[in-house]
Amino acid sequence: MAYGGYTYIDRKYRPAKDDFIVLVWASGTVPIEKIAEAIAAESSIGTWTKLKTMNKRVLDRLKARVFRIEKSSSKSGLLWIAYPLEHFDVKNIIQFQASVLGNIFGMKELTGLRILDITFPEKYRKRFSGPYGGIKGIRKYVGTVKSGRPHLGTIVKPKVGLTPKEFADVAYEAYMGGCDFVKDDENLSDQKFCPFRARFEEMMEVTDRIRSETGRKVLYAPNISDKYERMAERLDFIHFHGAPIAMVDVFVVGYSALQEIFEETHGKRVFTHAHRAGYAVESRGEFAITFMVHEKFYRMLGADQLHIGTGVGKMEGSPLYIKRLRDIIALQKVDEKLYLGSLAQEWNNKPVMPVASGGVGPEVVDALLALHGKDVVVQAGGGIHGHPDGTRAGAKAMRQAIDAALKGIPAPKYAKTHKELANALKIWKYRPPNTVKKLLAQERKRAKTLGKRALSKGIKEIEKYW
Ligand code: CAP
Ligand code: MG
Repeated sequence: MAYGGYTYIDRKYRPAKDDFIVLVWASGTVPIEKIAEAIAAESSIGTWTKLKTMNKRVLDRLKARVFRIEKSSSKSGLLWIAYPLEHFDVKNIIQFQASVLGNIFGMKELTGLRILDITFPEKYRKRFSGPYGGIKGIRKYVGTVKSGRPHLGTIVKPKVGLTPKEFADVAYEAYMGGCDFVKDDENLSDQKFCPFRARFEEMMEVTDRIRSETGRKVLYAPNISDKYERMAERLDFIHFHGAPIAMVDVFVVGYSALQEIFEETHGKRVFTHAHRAGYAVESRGEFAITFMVHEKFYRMLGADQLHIGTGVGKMEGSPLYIKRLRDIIALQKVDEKLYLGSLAQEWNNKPVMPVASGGVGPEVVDALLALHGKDVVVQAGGGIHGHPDGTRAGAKAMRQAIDAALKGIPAPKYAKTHKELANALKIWKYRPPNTVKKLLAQERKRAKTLGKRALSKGIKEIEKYW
C-alpha cells in the first residue's frame, strides 16, 4: 500500500532516542494503512508519485516511519509516527510546523486529522531557552516557596476601556484583597484610552505602594504582544523600569516572533506569562492540533506561566484533559496514557506554573484545587470584580476559598466565619469537588479498560476523558 511509490509503514521499527514521535488520530475515505502512508510521506520526504530524483540516502535517513497503528475502524485510528532528528532544521520551529503540521491537513482522502501529541527529543529541546524561572523562580519572587500555596491572580475587568488610573485603582484593590498577580487582558494593548506606558507607570506605583504598605512583593504582567519590534521595544522599556514579568498572547503572536521575544525575556531575566487566546481555533474540530502540542512548544521556548484552562470553568476541556495539560508543563516526566491519546515526555528544562483561568470564582475553587493541586495560579476576573462588595472583597473571598480548600473545609462551611466568601456564595452557587474527585479515581482505577473502550469507539469517546 505504498504511497507515491515508497512505503512508510514499518511496524518493526523501534524509534531512536533522537526521533520525534508524533501521535495522530486520522480518519478518511480509504483504509487506515493508506492514510498512514500518505500522512508520513507528505509530512516528510514524499509526494503523490514516484520521483526520478529520489535516492536511497534520502529514503533511509530522512523519511517518517509509521511504527504503530491502532485501528478504531478500517478507516480510522491512532498512528504513531517517528521522524528522524536529521529531518529538521533544529532551532527553526517554522520548518517543523511546515513539515509535521503542514500539507497533511489539506489531503482530500482525510475526513479527520488530529495531531494529538508530539514527543520532542532532548537534542531538539536543548536548542531553545526554556523557562527563565518557572514555578520555583516565580514562587521565589512572590515569597511562597515555603508555603507552596496556590497564587491568586486577576485580570483587570472590564477587559478594555478603563483609563490607566482607573485600571491601577482596580489593581490596588485586588492586591490589597490578597492577589499576588495582576495582568492585562488579552486584548488590552496600547489603545488610546489606556496607553501602554501610562498604564505601566501607574502600575509600577501601585506595586511599589503595596510593597511599602504590606511588605509583599506582587506581580503585574503588562501585555507586550504586538509585532516583534514593538514587543522588543516594550520589553526594553519595562525592563529598564525593573518589571519582573511580561505577558504575551503566545498563540496569536506565532512561533517565529515568540521564539525571539522569549530569548530576549530570558536574557533580560524577565518572567513571561503566556496567554493562549486563539488556540482553540484549531483544536476543537475534526482537523486539529491539540493544546498539548502547543504547550510543549511554549515550555521549550520559555513560558514561565501558561494558561491551561480549568476543567471546571467557562472554557472547554474536561477535567482529566486539563489535568494532563497541567502534568505536561508542571512535571519533569509524564508517562504515556493511551486512552488520553498522549505520549510520554521527559523534560530537562524548568517546570512551568500552570494558570487556571476562565469562569473561575470562589464557588469552584475546591474543585479547581482538587484537580490542579497547589502549584497553580488561580486566576479570576469576573469572579473577583463581580463580587457584590467590589474588587477587594472579591479578592478576599478568593483567598478565603483557597484557604478553605487547603484546610479541607468545604467553602460553604468556611463561609460561616468569612463574610466575603459568604457574600460571594450568595450569588455564585457552590460547586463541590465530587465530580472531579470521582473522575480522578476512575482514571486511576480503570486506565486499561478505559483505553480499550476509547479506542474501540473512536476519537469522540477518547475526548470524553479529555
Ligand atoms: C478570564 C479571561 C482569560 C481566560 C482565557 C477572559 O476572565 O481573562 O482571558 O481565562 O482562557 O478574558 O476570559 P474571567 P484560558 O475570569 O472573567 O472568566 O485561560 O482558558 O486560556
Ligand atoms: Mg482574558
